[in-house]
Amino acid sequence: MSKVQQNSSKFQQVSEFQLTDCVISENAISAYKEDGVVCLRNAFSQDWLDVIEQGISQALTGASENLDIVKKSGDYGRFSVSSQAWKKVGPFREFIFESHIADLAWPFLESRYMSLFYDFLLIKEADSKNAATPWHQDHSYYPLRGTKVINCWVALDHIPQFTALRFYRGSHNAKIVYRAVNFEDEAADYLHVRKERLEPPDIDHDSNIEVLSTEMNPGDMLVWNSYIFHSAPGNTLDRRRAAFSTNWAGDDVTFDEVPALETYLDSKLKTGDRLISEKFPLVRGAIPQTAG
Ligand SMILES: O=C(O)CCC(=O)C(=O)O
Repeated sequence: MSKVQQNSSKFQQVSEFQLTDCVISENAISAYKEDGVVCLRNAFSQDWLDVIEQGISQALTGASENLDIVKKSGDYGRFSVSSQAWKKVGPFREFIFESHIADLAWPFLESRYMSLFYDFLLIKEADSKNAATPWHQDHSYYPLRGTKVINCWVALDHIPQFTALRFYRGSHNAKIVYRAVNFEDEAADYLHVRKERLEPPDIDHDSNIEVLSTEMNPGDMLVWNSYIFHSAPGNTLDRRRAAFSTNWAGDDVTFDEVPALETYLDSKLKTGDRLISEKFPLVRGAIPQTAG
């Protein structure tokens, strides 16, 4: 795996690594730990992207546990997100369990075991320019304790930098979970808001914050920690801008019985349980026999 040349832009570049033989280098792990995000170039071939495409229509027509389709006023196109569809959508299952995605995710968690948390499909249709994603931490939506949760986000289309994700470099390191943001109306409270948490910082107006971003090609994959703040603009392209992500949990993660979206809940789990169940299957490693 070799480090790819950085190019210039108004943002700093996400550290990027060219994948060879699906091996994750020490440099990639170090960059992930320091910055909270890395980009793995050419992580998936067109054949695997085709498998994901086969799953998309099923996910958007009822197979998803949590499907949200938003059309912002002034936009022609819609913004759809679908999650936890893998149980019903065969091609998503095939990608998750038969591709090398788990092998790529696993080294970043540095864990004795890893479970699948959920899959997430995200499509910003042509002209969904107002469907911006506000700054948020994925972890603020999760009924989880622990820090070893990663998002492996595979680009399905070319994503130029002006419509690409942005990351607040290193913001995962403070290990503070801020208040969840309402994606549809930032001024309103999120459905399961936890008021005891701090409001997110004003990232756009803090010139001391380093923001990372990168253009992506189909098959490139971002890996980020669930505590990192990230955001994205709407889609001003005249075509779709889509991604499919899988989210994985490691061995310091336990379930917390607090209100959350159905996607993240499992009624069979109690506070303090490991995040391993039929819904969140063990995919790598083994559960230790002794406590902890
Ligand atoms: O691509 C986007 O607009 C946002 C993606 C994101 O925040 C996520 O997948 O968690």
